Amino acid sequence: MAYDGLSSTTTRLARACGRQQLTNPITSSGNSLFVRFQSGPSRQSRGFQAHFRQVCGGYILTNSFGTISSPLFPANYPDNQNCSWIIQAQPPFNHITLSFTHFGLESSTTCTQDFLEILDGNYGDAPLRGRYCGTSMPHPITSFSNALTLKFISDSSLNADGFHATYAASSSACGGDFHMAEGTFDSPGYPEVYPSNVECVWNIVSSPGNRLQLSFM
Ligand SMILES: [Ca+2]
Repeated sequence: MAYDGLSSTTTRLARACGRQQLTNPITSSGNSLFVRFQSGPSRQSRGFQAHFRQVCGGYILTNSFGTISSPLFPANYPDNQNCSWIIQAQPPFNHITLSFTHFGLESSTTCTQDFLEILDGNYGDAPLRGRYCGTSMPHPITSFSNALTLKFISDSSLNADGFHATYAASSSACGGDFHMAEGTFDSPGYPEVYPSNVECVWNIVSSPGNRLQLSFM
């Protein structure tokens, strides 16, 4: 049996016996797995062989805020990465805001070498909010659904120092919470026309002993 964490009190991810084949890899949501093998008193068999490896990405359930970054950040990310993070808001919150503090990926005109995709939802073919590469910092994104999915791909050559972002759960499809020293935000849909009947609130908190300066561009 395999559990998602450090003990058998966490979510069970798989259970197998007999000649059952576990054909799909089991992936933890965090950085630990707990695996338990038990044999009975009667007939023995050949057992199993398993392999584990660290893979990037994760499933983050949050009613607060945190940070997310490319593998090895602030050092250069490795080649051939295929990472997927799902950040999902927990009640009472139902939206996620993602704000970048650093962005540096290999540049290509159509973002086909290394890129970051942000999807609005917690499933693989959720609506695409943006595909990013190079060094221009993406605008902050707030989900319309209760989750954002980040897909980070790097190819087999040329890399950079990657990205670092802050995420925060919020109760509005616009606005957001920023716990950072510097950032940008804009009205919903900017530079397109904003929708009618929306109210957005931004809460901005920097570290103690500092003031905040706000400039409208
Ligand atoms: Ca590359």
